[in-house]
Amino acid sequence: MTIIVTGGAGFIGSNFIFHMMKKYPDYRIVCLDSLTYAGNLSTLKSVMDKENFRFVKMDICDREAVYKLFEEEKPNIIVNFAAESHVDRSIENPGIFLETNIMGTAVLMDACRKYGIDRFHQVSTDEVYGDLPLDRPDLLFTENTPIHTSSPYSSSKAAADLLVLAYHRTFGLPVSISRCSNNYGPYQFPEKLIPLMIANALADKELPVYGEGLNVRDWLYVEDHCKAIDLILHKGKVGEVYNIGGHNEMRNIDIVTLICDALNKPTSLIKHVTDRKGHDMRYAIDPTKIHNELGWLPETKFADGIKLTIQWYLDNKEWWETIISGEYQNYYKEMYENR
Ligand code: NAD
Ligand code: TDX
Repeated sequence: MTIIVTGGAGFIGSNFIFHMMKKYPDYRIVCLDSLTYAGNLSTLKSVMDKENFRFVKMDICDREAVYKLFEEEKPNIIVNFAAESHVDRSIENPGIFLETNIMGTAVLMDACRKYGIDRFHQVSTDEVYGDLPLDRPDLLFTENTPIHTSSPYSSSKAAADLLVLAYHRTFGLPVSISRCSNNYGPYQFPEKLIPLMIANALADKELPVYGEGLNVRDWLYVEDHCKAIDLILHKGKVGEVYNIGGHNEMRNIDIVTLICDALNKPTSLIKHVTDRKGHDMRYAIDPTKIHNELGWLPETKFADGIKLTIQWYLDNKEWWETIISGEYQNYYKEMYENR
């Protein structure tokens, strides 16, 4: 069994590689990643020298290179994590999101058609459903909720999802799609809410909460997401979409307050800043389908997962301090100075 994991030097892809290599030591894992600002080779150092692992620096949009890799590796399964994944960056520069998230997905699926494949799995997001109102806690996203996107990021992910389903219907490509809620855990790039707040709080810097901080996200520990994808690959039905989420809705302001408390930092560090354009109010996943069909349930409670995550950032300062000391400084200035 050979699996190509695209975007495996990023947050969720790397955690997925660790999960798969531990659980299936006889599988060959090939990580394809172009190492954008969000990809970090040092994340993969614990698996780099393993015989059944190969890292290839490659852009999923590079058709010729992707075809060559398929010819060489003859993969059974592709799991596509590679994406531009940050909503704020998509508001600043939508173009690269369209290229990577839509065109890159098309190139990978064309390779699958050309060389044959058992499964192409697309890692998608709950953001394709748009958002839910705060005053209707009874409403949740199901797999039948209409696609209704807000940001260039979510629109590009939705376009990719439609293309994946079209390749299934038109060409019979054996695909599956998972749409997961917000992940947190080790190796998340510090531009996303939880690691950014941990890093800033540790440096006694301001904690920039967009607007009033009342927006709600449905948080899932990354390992639970990886286990769900593993299940879908092995037991999920071809042509199906599976929502993944753990009924763990929290307001941004409560997350940031909790991080302050855990690190023994004052909440006076919190600074309410100008809101994100088009900011989605609330995401909430109904995971009934994956639970009923595949028996998946989240295993890590938020109270435990956030402790593990904070401890990981405390124990692995070198990993994220290297990131935030480089180009990230310019990004941070552009995004947050005078906001
Ligand atoms: P990330 O930004 O941490 O990692 C993305 C990885 O993709 C990086 O290693 C980057 O180098 C690589 N990449 C980007 N463009 C590429 C290209 N053109 N060719 C090859 N590699 C490329 O993202 P993440 O948070 O790990 O998200 C992974 C996937 O999961 C994405 O598809 C995202 O839409 C989806 N997702 C994320 C979350 C979340 O909470 N983070 C939730 C649901 C779904
Ligand atoms: O500095 C900040 N202040 C703040 O208030 C940042 C970075 C974020 N926020 C808010 C915006 C969101 O309401 O926190 C919430 C979470 O923000 P992000 O971490 O940027 O995540 P989000 O926009 O919800 O998208 C994430 O979940 C779905 C991932 O980045 C996507 O890839 C995934 O598809």
